Amino acid sequence: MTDFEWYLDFVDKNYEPKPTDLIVVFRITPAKGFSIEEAAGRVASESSVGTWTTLSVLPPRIKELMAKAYWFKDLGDGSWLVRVAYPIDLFEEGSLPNLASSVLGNIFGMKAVKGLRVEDIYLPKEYVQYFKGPVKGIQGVRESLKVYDRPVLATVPKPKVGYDPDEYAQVAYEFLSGGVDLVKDDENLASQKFCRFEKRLEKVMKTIDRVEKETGERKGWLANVTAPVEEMKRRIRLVADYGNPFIMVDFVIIGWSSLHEVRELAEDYKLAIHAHRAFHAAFTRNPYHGVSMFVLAKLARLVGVDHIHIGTPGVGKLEAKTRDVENMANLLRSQEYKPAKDDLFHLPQPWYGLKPVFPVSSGGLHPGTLPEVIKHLGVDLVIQVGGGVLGHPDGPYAGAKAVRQAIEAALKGIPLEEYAEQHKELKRALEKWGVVRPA
Ligand code: CAP
Ligand code: MG
Repeated sequence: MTDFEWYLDFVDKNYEPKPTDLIVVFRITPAKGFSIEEAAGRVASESSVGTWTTLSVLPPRIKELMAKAYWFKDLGDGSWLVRVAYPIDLFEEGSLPNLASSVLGNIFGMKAVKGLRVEDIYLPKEYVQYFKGPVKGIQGVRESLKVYDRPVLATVPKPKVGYDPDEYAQVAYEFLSGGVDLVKDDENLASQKFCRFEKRLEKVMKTIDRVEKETGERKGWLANVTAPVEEMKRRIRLVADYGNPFIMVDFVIIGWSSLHEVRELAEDYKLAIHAHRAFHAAFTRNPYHGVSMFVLAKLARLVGVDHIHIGTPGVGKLEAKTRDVENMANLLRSQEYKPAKDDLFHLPQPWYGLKPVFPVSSGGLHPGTLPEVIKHLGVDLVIQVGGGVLGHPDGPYAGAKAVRQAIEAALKGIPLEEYAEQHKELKRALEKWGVVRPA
């Protein structure tokens, strides 16, 4: 430290957080030559009111807005868990972009840290009260589909993109008729030349209408409206005009400001928001640097999505730790999230009445993996099976039936192989994939 620095003024190990403080749990790996206190002081300073040098003008009131690093835990691998308390007045009410600009902003680039990861953000009631949360929540989505006693099923008409609207609707007709509840656009399907949004909307809604009449089941379309903001708003209105109760956004790609906007429109049109998390792994995957998916899921519930992808419990094609996925499912569904006693990375989080959110498990799933998914994540879940339906040897209709049969077996506690003896579509799926865990 040099005499013009005041970073250690942002460290106070005797500080007792106020009930109104917002608290961030950071995983900090100090850079060479910096103590953890010097590194943490810089993080607390740069994310609240500080700068690199003492200032000739500093009204006393501003000292009230200083963040304080107050709790330190050495993890023994060069990194530390550090809790930083922020006076709530530091943040504009009801604006997630402002919170992100502070505690998810400059600090990741500071020379004083070799690694910096935001593991959790405790949101006090004084902050949460300015947000509305999900429009429909788990109960509202179940009412839209009339599906109450099992996971909700979605399928992406794979390959990810390329079908024209007629082909897309035909594939959707087959797996919706076979028992899938939702046809889901893939994250990179928007309004490309080969599948314009309006055309897909018209064809898919006609298909849903036909399947609902033929099966008596309610169906829906997770319509990916991800686009520049004004176009996104136009597409949301189009989906609402057709009476489809769902939209989908790649929420990390569109950003927090747009998500606020989408959520307002979803409330106006009584739509549920399916939040795909494409792009998250650019900064959630490294355990020493970036932001945890836990934080993204928490902030998405705060703003108000109804489904959000959280990964698979160790059985899918994308990297995820089972305990993390289970933690996120609890965070999304509970009224009061309580971390396990030995979990120092997360803080309790009451939700003050914000509706619960459907966790979505997806990525490399097929009938052989579904009992494991339900064992870890329960029934209040959206399960997306794309390749695992479209890749069934007897086609999408059989693929959908095989998924429903695997779910039935899991809920009845019957081993898949035994259930497959009386359910040929499941048998054929097991012949192709068994219980393989795709990588
Ligand atoms: C899955 C998926 C989803 C991933 C996203 C895909 O397809 O449609 O985008 O699940 O990952 O494009 O890979 P499959 P996550 O069912 O064919 O694997 O859910 O972890 O965010
Ligand atoms: Mg996808």
